Amino acid sequence: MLDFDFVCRRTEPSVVAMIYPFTGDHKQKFYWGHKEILLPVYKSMEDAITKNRHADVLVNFASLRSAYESTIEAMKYPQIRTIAIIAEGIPENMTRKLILMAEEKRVTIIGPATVGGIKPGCFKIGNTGGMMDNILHSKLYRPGSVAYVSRSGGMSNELNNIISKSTNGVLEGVAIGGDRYPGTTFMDHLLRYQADPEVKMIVLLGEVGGVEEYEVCEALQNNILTKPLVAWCIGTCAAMFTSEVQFGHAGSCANSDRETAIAKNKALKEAGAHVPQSFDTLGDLIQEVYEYLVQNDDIVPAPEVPPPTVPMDYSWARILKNDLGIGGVISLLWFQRCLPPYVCKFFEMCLMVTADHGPAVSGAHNTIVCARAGKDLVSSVVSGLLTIGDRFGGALDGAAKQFSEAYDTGLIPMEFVNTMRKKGQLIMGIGHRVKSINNPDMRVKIIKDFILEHFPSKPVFNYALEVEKITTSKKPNLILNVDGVIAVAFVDLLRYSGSFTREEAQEYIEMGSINSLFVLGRSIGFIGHYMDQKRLKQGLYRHPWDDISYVLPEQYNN
Ligand code: Q5B
Repeated sequence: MLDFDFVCRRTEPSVVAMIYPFTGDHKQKFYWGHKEILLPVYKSMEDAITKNRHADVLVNFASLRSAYESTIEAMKYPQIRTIAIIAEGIPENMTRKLILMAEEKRVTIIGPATVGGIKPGCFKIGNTGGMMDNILHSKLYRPGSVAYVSRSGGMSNELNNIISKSTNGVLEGVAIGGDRYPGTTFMDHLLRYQADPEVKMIVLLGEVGGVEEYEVCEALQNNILTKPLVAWCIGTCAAMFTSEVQFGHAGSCANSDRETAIAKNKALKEAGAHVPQSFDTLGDLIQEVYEYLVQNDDIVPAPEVPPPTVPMDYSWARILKNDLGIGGVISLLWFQRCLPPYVCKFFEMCLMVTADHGPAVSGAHNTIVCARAGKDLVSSVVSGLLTIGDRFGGALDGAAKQFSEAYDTGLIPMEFVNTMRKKGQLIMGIGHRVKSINNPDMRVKIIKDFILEHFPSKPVFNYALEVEKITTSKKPNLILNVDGVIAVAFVDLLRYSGSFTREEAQEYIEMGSINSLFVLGRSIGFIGHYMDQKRLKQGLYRHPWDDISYVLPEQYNN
């Protein structure tokens, strides 16, 4: 919606606030053309409405289960004049109650089963009109002279396309929805179009089922609708079936001859509408009527002005332009934001150093055994990934929690080590089977050097180094291992890179997201081991007995 607003040259976004009842009040960041803006998100509808007194339209994206209640709630506020409901499957009795209440309160309801409507240069409801490429293709960024109303949201997009090709474009379009009882009717919109001097011609796309089109016929015959109207009812193919056909919409089934598309097309033609031979020639007929109006000077096409450029996806453009690589991709896909270059570089470095640590570690071993048992790539890699846990490669989450908690509660490093020992708990991120202060892990050194050089603030990392001094003084292999160093740096970047709030940082620590870098990095290595085994045509693996601790129950020992 915001991209659409921007490309229409609106000076301000049409969306002033959002309501999301499941979290507290907060702000969410969006792109507004080339800038970033914050939109408020309110937990309660009352706050959203009372704090935004000029908002008079509510686009209700609630599910079919909650759309009824939230629409009723919205109707309590007289400032809301229009409610577009985007929910398919609301029970018909509830829809009818909503319609009744809306009539009493003089609120316009669009939907419920619709994608909504669009007014180029002004406003679009939700995802009407599709993505930006479609908006540009159908020139929906500036007003034309043709207004349309259809039942189907999908077909309204087709109308945008047809109208943009055959005329100077759409002035306004509404899809009233496929329900048997839509919130607004064809006539509601046709009367608005009739009254709007900017509307020079009207397109109506009806469909099989219902008798609403006959009201249009009456309005044509009684000169209530006088503007040129091109009309077509889809679903004429229903006549080719031997039994009655229920099309995709709840309302699109003819319950009598009068409700068939063929009968309604005939009636519309007789009433004075321009009705094509078939849907295929709808565009040609629209063009014919349009050209007649241009010849008559009823429509004077305006010169085309190209729309302002909206980056199709600004974040991706930035990632590619600044060459932020796979680290940039991670920042967008995992954290939904552009993180600073040093963070992207850090991610990449972690992926590189964790990619492999030889064939003997648990995960690589499993992948190899699996590949040699004749399994495929995915099974073999998954079998390796499933070994990732506290002891092997999956200690990052635990380390992030333990070190950050200890640091936050003000425990000095010695107290932390002693407390953990008293509790009989291992410190996650400390210790290694083969690496030690005498045989340092070069991966850890590379990461430490990077953190020291590039991280603006690193208190949890510094704290972990102090802990390492104590643990290695007890046993030389109790180093801050590769899991540990990545984990504490991760906490520091979440907290101090300036890209996350403190609450967001804590949420990432608690949700178990920190193991991600090891999981992704080591997947690269496991794929390598799988290929290695296949290239070497290795046969079925059998583990040497002498390396297995296996004690048979006593009765089998003789
Ligand atoms: N002790 C890693 O154990 C290992 C202690 C400790 C306090 C500790 C162990 C551990 C925490 C989990 C962790 C990630 C199992 C490791 C990785 C990726 C990898 C792997 C690769 C790759 C090693 C001997 C004595 C005992 C213990 C004490 C040990 N750890 N005390 N905190 N954390 N760490 N995992 O050598 O008095 O003798 O009874 O679980 O961070 O997985 O390359 O192989 O890239 O693939 O078998 O680098 O440290 O030692 O368990 O026999 O313990 O040290 O209480 O004391 P070990 P253990 P005591 S990185």
